[in-house]
Amino acid sequence: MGLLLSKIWSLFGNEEHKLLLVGLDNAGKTTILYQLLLGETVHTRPTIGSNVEEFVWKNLRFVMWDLGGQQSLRSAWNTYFTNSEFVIMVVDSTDRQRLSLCRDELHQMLKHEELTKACLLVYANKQDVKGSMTAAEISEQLELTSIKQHPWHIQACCGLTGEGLHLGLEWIANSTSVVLHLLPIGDSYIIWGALLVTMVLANTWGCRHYLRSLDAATNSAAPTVISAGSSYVLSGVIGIALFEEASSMTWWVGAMLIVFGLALVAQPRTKKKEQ
Ligand SMILES: Nc1nc2c(ncn2[C@@H]2O[C@H](COP(=O)(O)OP(=O)(O)OP(=O)(O)O)[C@@H](O)[C@H]2O)c(=O)[nH]1
Ligand SMILES: [Mg+2]
Repeated sequence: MGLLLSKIWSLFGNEEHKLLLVGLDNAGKTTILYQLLLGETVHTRPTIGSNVEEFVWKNLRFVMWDLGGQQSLRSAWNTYFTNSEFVIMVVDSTDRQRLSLCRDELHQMLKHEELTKACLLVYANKQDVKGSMTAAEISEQLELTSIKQHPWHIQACCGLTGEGLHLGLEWIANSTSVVLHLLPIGDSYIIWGALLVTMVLANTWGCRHYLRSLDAATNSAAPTVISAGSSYVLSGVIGIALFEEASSMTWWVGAMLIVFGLALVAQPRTKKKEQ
């Protein structure tokens, strides 16, 4: 129930997703933060402590913490871990020498108990520099395939131009629903189903006396069916708008079943034999 309520709450855009931008100094974290926020390149200085910014993307509200990556600051990263849903590790793809350090920091960090449910996105940054390592190379060096407890994804990008950054966010957006949808069918279906049932009940049971008299007058269940059908169409439109479900197979199967059911109900009634 709490999950359901939190999902409903999230539909109104109030749920925040906490993201942590980590990585060694000079990796490009602050550049990426402001590229995502402003869509432009800003002049940065080494971050002492952290920067935090909030932005909305595809109806999702992100609070992004950009943590300073200098060695003396890394030991303080764990003070930011609470309630973090996503860790974004920014890697300088030109910095071959420190990639093993990067790997150690990453694996050490993911062991922390407050990050057990976190998803990991790795940005292979500075792809504009000639000779930079590819995402595949970095993935191998960071031993990402050995990470079994956390969903992870690596994305090649360029913080200066913004190229690739939104593809990473896309993965995050898809992962938020994985985090929230604990049931196989996803709780959006439960909310949607509840909405549909409520609307159909309100439209049919709530207006039953009126609809029955209309049914009797037309000698069919058409008025009731039209009433229930309009509820379905309306809840369908809401479902499409909120959950973008029209693209899923389940939605169309559900729609066909309901239309089929309604068509059966709408059969003309045969009068009972008079005794
Ligand atoms: N060529 C290139 N340079 C980049 C890119 N992204 C960031 N930089 C440069 O890398 C340098 C460091 O960037 P920052 O964003 O300050 O790095 P940081 O990870 O925040 O560093 P700390 O705050 O010290 O942890 C800056 O000179 C950026 O202009 C990129 O995609 N390509
Ligand atoms: Mg910085």
